Amino acid sequence: MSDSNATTWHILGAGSLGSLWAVRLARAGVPVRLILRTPQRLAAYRRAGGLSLVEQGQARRYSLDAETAAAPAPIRRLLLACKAYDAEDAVASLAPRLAGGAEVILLQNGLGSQDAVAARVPQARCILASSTEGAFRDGAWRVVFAGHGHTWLGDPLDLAAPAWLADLQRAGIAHDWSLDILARLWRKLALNCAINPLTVLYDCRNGGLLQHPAEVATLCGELAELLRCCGQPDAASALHDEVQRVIQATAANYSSMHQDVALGRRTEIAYLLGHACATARRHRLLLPHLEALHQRLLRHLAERGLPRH
Ligand code: NAD
Ligand code: KPL
Repeated sequence: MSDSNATTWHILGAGSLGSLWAVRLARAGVPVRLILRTPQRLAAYRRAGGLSLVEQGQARRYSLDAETAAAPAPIRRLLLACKAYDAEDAVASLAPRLAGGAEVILLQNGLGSQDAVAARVPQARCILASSTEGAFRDGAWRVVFAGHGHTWLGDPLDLAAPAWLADLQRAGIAHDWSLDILARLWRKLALNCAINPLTVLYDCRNGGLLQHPAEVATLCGELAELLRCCGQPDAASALHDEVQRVIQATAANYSSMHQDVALGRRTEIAYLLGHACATARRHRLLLPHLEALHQRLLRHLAERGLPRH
């Protein structure tokens, strides 16, 4: 049962993470409304009878309320659960509905999309998130909860933790309020830049990078230089050690970027390696190996007909 006085969580994007959050919040009695892309998608969702979440091999269907961006009701709390490249347009479509003082929680990986979103909705408080949870879609309106993880949330402009973290607690969403969320996002970006592009170019699992130790080490050196240059010394500290640990621990997995390319899906390159290289150029910092990696990856994507941004 949901508490009728509680603030509704509007969740844009019934994809992997959006569905995972929506189902867990709704199960905990928190009011949730999905925002779907078009009236056709809304009709298809209603025909399907809701969202299915697969946990430990068992699928269960949840009939959550849903609407499109064109619905009239004001939005006080929005979870933006789309890809980084869709975030700015998605929030722009909801800007007229966002009440003054509304909160927007941004689940996007990488960096760059968060600033673009914040500029579109100056009336709202934007809360940044970085998550190690894993989920994927294995059918229409069906999401598999693949890996338990943790989500860090924070607001670089206001360090006060919001009271609604209690909703996440009730929903069993493992989280912490971070006083330095930008450091977390930069660190994750650096890990992704050191691992994901090489797995695409060598067409290998993460463990395949154990065959390329010098290349990984050189990239980590340049990424650490970049992090220090943009005021993130904590995110730079022992980066190479952590990259090696992640490669070992996830040796059997394909990186998310490898999976995207293998499935012919658009990648988030512009918010990962693209953002790193653009930031280096802005600081007039020469990072030749990172730049060469970016150019190789852009060529690789273009050859496969995938967007370069
Ligand atoms: P996804 O592609 O599974 O889901 C995104 C959904 O957003 C799609 O259903 C898409 O149709 C929808 N969408 C896009 N624009 C929309 C709009 N204007 N209106 C309504 N719906 C819209 O993506 P995901 O895997 O959930 O990833 C979301 C973000 O979370 C990404 O930045 C990703 O890197 C990050 N992330 C994902 C995982 C994971 O395991 N899936 C883990 C950590 C971080
Ligand atoms: O986050 C990752 C990804 O695949 O996107 C890891 C496993 C850390 C590899 O960079």
